[in-house]
Amino acid sequence: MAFAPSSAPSASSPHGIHLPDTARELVKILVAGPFGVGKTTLIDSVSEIRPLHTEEHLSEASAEVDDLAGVRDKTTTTVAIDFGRLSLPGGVVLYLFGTPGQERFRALWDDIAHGALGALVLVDSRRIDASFGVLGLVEESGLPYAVAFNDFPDAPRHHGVQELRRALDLEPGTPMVTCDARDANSSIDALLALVDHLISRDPVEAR
Ligand SMILES: Nc1nc2c(ncn2[C@@H]2O[C@H](COP(=O)(O)OP(=O)(O)OP(=O)(O)O)[C@@H](O)[C@H]2O)c(=O)[nH]1
Ligand SMILES: [Mg+2]
Repeated sequence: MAFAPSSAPSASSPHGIHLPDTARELVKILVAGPFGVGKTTLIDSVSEIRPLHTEEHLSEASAEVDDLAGVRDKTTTTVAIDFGRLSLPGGVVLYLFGTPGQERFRALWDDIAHGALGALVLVDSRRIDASFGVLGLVEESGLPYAVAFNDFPDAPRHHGVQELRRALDLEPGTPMVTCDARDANSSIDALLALVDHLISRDPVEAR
Protein backbone atom coordinates (compact mmCIF):
# COMPACT_ATOMS: atom_id res chain seq x y z
CA MET A 1 0.00 0.00 0.00
CA ALA A 2 1.36 3.40 -0.92
CA PHE A 3 0.15 6.76 0.30
CA ALA A 4 -0.41 9.62 -2.10
CA PRO A 5 1.44 12.75 -0.93
CA SER A 6 -0.99 15.12 0.69
CA SER A 7 -0.97 18.86 0.22
CA ALA A 8 1.46 20.72 2.41
CA PRO A 9 0.03 21.28 5.87
CA SER A 10 1.21 24.05 8.14
CA ALA A 11 0.74 25.29 11.67
CA SER A 12 -2.34 27.08 10.37
CA SER A 13 -3.59 23.95 8.59
CA PRO A 14 -7.29 23.15 8.63
CA HIS A 15 -6.38 20.02 10.64
CA GLY A 16 -5.93 22.33 13.63
CA ILE A 17 -4.65 20.79 16.82
CA HIS A 18 -7.25 18.04 16.99
CA LEU A 19 -6.69 14.62 15.54
CA PRO A 20 -8.86 14.02 12.48
CA ASP A 21 -11.74 11.57 13.06
CA THR A 22 -10.21 9.34 10.40
CA ALA A 23 -7.04 8.75 12.49
CA ARG A 24 -6.60 5.02 13.07
CA GLU A 25 -2.87 4.38 13.35
CA LEU A 26 -0.70 6.63 15.50
CA VAL A 27 2.93 6.08 14.68
CA LYS A 28 6.03 7.45 16.38
CA ILE A 29 8.78 8.33 13.93
CA LEU A 30 12.25 9.68 14.67
CA VAL A 31 13.79 12.39 12.53
CA ALA A 32 17.48 11.86 13.12
CA GLY A 33 20.74 13.12 11.69
CA PRO A 34 23.90 14.97 12.57
CA PHE A 35 24.25 18.55 13.75
CA GLY A 36 22.72 21.13 11.44
CA VAL A 37 21.42 18.72 8.80
CA GLY A 38 17.85 20.08 8.83
CA LYS A 39 15.87 17.98 11.35
CA THR A 40 14.13 20.95 12.97
CA THR A 41 13.50 22.50 9.56
CA LEU A 42 11.86 19.31 8.26
CA ILE A 43 9.52 18.96 11.24
CA ASP A 44 8.63 22.65 10.96
CA SER A 45 7.82 22.31 7.28
CA VAL A 46 5.39 19.39 7.65
CA SER A 47 3.81 19.72 11.08
CA GLU A 48 0.09 20.43 11.15
CA ILE A 49 0.34 21.52 14.79
CA ARG A 50 2.60 24.24 16.08
CA PRO A 51 5.84 22.28 16.47
CA LEU A 52 7.53 21.99 19.82
CA HIS A 53 11.16 23.05 19.77
CA THR A 54 13.93 23.02 22.32
CA GLU A 55 16.33 25.41 20.61
CA GLU A 56 19.19 27.11 22.43
CA HIS A 57 21.62 29.64 21.08
CA LEU A 58 24.98 28.31 19.99
CA SER A 59 27.59 29.65 22.34
CA GLU A 60 31.24 30.44 21.85
CA ALA A 61 32.04 27.32 23.86
CA SER A 62 29.97 25.12 21.51
CA ALA A 63 31.67 26.64 18.45
CA GLU A 64 34.72 24.58 19.35
CA VAL A 65 32.81 21.29 19.21
CA ASP A 66 29.91 21.90 16.80
CA ASP A 67 31.25 21.95 13.28
CA LEU A 68 29.55 24.85 11.48
CA ALA A 69 30.97 23.93 8.08
CA GLY A 70 28.12 24.30 5.60
CA VAL A 71 25.75 25.90 8.14
CA ARG A 72 27.66 29.10 8.93
CA ASP A 73 24.47 31.11 9.51
CA LYS A 74 23.21 28.71 12.15
CA THR A 75 22.61 30.44 15.48
CA THR A 76 20.66 27.82 17.47
CA THR A 77 20.69 24.08 18.06
CA THR A 78 18.18 21.53 19.37
CA VAL A 79 19.09 20.48 22.91
CA ALA A 80 16.33 17.95 23.64
CA ILE A 81 13.69 17.22 21.02
CA ASP A 82 11.56 18.65 18.28
CA PHE A 83 8.01 17.42 18.07
CA GLY A 84 5.44 17.70 15.31
CA ARG A 85 2.48 15.82 13.86
CA LEU A 86 1.48 14.90 10.32
CA SER A 87 -1.76 13.15 9.31
CA LEU A 88 -1.49 11.10 6.16
CA PRO A 89 -4.33 10.09 3.90
CA GLY A 90 -5.62 6.68 4.97
CA GLY A 91 -5.72 7.41 8.69
CA VAL A 92 -2.04 7.10 9.57
CA VAL A 93 -0.83 9.88 11.84
CA LEU A 94 2.89 10.41 12.25
CA TYR A 95 4.20 11.76 15.53
CA LEU A 96 7.57 13.19 14.59
CA PHE A 97 10.34 13.34 17.16
CA GLY A 98 13.46 15.22 16.11
CA THR A 99 16.56 14.10 17.92
CA PRO A 100 19.48 16.33 18.92
CA GLY A 101 22.34 16.06 16.46
CA GLN A 102 25.42 16.02 18.65
CA GLU A 103 27.11 13.01 20.16
CA ARG A 104 27.03 14.66 23.62
CA PHE A 105 23.25 14.16 23.67
CA ARG A 106 23.68 10.39 23.21
CA ALA A 107 22.25 9.77 26.69
CA LEU A 108 18.84 11.00 25.49
CA TRP A 109 18.71 8.62 22.57
CA ASP A 110 17.15 5.56 24.24
CA ASP A 111 14.36 7.62 25.80
CA ILE A 112 13.59 9.46 22.59
CA ALA A 113 13.71 6.26 20.53
CA HIS A 114 11.45 4.31 22.90
CA GLY A 115 8.33 3.15 21.06
CA ALA A 116 9.39 4.48 17.67
CA LEU A 117 8.51 2.38 14.63
CA GLY A 118 11.09 3.86 12.32
CA ALA A 119 13.51 6.68 11.62
CA LEU A 120 14.09 9.12 8.81
CA VAL A 121 17.83 9.78 8.83
CA LEU A 122 18.85 13.06 7.21
CA VAL A 123 22.26 13.11 5.57
CA ASP A 124 24.19 16.11 4.26
CA SER A 125 26.08 15.03 1.15
CA ARG A 126 28.74 17.70 1.84
CA ARG A 127 29.74 15.84 5.00
CA ILE A 128 28.56 12.25 4.73
CA ASP A 129 30.87 11.00 7.47
CA ALA A 130 29.05 13.21 10.01
CA SER A 131 26.09 10.81 9.66
CA PHE A 132 27.94 7.63 10.57
CA GLY A 133 27.38 8.05 14.32
CA VAL A 134 23.62 8.51 13.98
CA LEU A 135 23.29 5.67 11.47
CA GLY A 136 25.17 3.46 13.93
CA LEU A 137 22.74 4.39 16.71
CA VAL A 138 19.68 3.74 14.54
CA GLU A 139 21.04 0.37 13.44
CA GLU A 140 21.95 -0.54 17.01
CA SER A 141 18.37 0.17 18.08
CA GLY A 142 17.14 -2.17 15.33
CA LEU A 143 14.86 0.56 13.94
CA PRO A 144 13.95 0.35 10.27
CA TYR A 145 14.95 3.56 8.55
CA ALA A 146 15.06 5.53 5.32
CA VAL A 147 17.79 7.97 4.34
CA ALA A 148 17.02 11.44 3.01
CA PHE A 149 19.83 13.45 1.46
CA ASN A 150 19.12 17.04 2.28
CA ASP A 151 19.56 19.28 -0.70
CA PHE A 152 22.01 22.07 0.14
CA PRO A 153 22.92 24.39 -2.75
CA ASP A 154 26.67 23.81 -2.52
CA ALA A 155 26.32 20.02 -2.23
CA PRO A 156 28.56 18.10 -4.63
CA ARG A 157 26.55 17.00 -7.68
CA HIS A 158 28.94 14.30 -8.82
CA HIS A 159 27.75 11.65 -6.37
CA GLY A 160 25.72 8.89 -8.00
CA VAL A 161 23.03 6.99 -6.11
CA GLN A 162 25.13 3.86 -5.93
CA GLU A 163 28.15 5.83 -4.76
CA LEU A 164 26.11 7.39 -1.95
CA ARG A 165 24.62 4.04 -0.95
CA ARG A 166 28.09 2.53 -0.83
CA ALA A 167 29.47 5.45 1.19
CA LEU A 168 26.76 4.89 3.81
CA ASP A 169 26.97 1.10 3.55
CA LEU A 170 23.18 0.86 3.13
CA GLU A 171 21.34 -2.45 2.83
CA PRO A 172 19.79 -2.87 -0.65
CA GLY A 173 16.25 -2.54 0.78
CA THR A 174 16.87 0.71 2.66
CA PRO A 175 15.09 3.57 0.86
CA MET A 176 17.20 6.57 -0.10
CA VAL A 177 15.68 9.81 -1.35
CA THR A 178 16.74 13.42 -1.72
CA CYS A 179 14.77 16.18 -0.08
CA ASP A 180 14.68 19.87 0.67
CA ALA A 181 13.70 20.02 4.34
CA ARG A 182 12.37 23.55 3.88
CA ASP A 183 9.77 22.33 1.41
CA ALA A 184 6.74 20.57 2.91
CA ASN A 185 5.94 18.42 -0.11
CA SER A 186 9.53 17.31 -0.46
CA SER A 187 9.72 16.48 3.26
CA ILE A 188 6.41 14.61 3.11
CA ASP A 189 7.72 12.56 0.19
CA ALA A 190 10.73 11.57 2.29
CA LEU A 191 8.47 10.56 5.18
CA LEU A 192 6.25 8.60 2.78
CA ALA A 193 9.29 6.67 1.55
CA LEU A 194 9.87 5.65 5.16
CA VAL A 195 6.20 4.77 5.79
CA ASP A 196 6.04 2.66 2.62
CA HIS A 197 9.19 0.90 3.79
CA LEU A 198 7.67 0.19 7.22
CA ILE A 199 4.50 -1.16 5.62
CA SER A 200 6.35 -3.34 3.15
CA ARG A 201 8.35 -4.85 6.03
CA ASP A 202 5.32 -5.48 8.18
CA PRO A 203 2.12 -5.29 6.12
CA VAL A 204 -0.08 -7.07 8.68
CA GLU A 205 0.80 -4.78 11.57
CA ALA A 206 0.46 -1.71 9.37
CA ARG A 207 -3.12 -2.55 8.35
N1 LIG B 1 19.38 24.69 1.38
C1 LIG B 1 18.85 24.02 2.39
N2 LIG B 1 19.01 24.49 3.64
C2 LIG B 1 18.47 23.78 4.64
C3 LIG B 1 17.78 22.59 4.41
N3 LIG B 1 17.39 22.06 5.59
C4 LIG B 1 17.84 22.92 6.53
N4 LIG B 1 18.47 23.95 5.95
C5 LIG B 1 19.12 25.06 6.67
O1 LIG B 1 20.14 24.48 7.46
C6 LIG B 1 20.23 25.09 8.73
C7 LIG B 1 20.17 24.06 9.84
O2 LIG B 1 18.88 23.52 9.92
P1 LIG B 1 18.24 22.92 11.27
O3 LIG B 1 16.86 22.50 10.90
O4 LIG B 1 18.42 23.84 12.42
O5 LIG B 1 19.15 21.66 11.51
P2 LIG B 1 19.07 20.61 12.72
O6 LIG B 1 19.42 19.29 12.12
O7 LIG B 1 17.77 20.71 13.42
O8 LIG B 1 20.25 21.13 13.64
P3 LIG B 1 20.60 20.70 15.17
O9 LIG B 1 19.31 20.59 15.92
O10 LIG B 1 21.46 21.82 15.66
O11 LIG B 1 21.35 19.42 15.06
C8 LIG B 1 19.09 26.11 8.78
O12 LIG B 1 19.64 27.37 8.50
C9 LIG B 1 18.16 25.68 7.66
O13 LIG B 1 17.46 26.77 7.07
C10 LIG B 1 17.62 22.13 3.06
O14 LIG B 1 17.02 21.08 2.76
N5 LIG B 1 18.18 22.88 2.10
MG1 LIG C 1 17.42 20.98 15.42
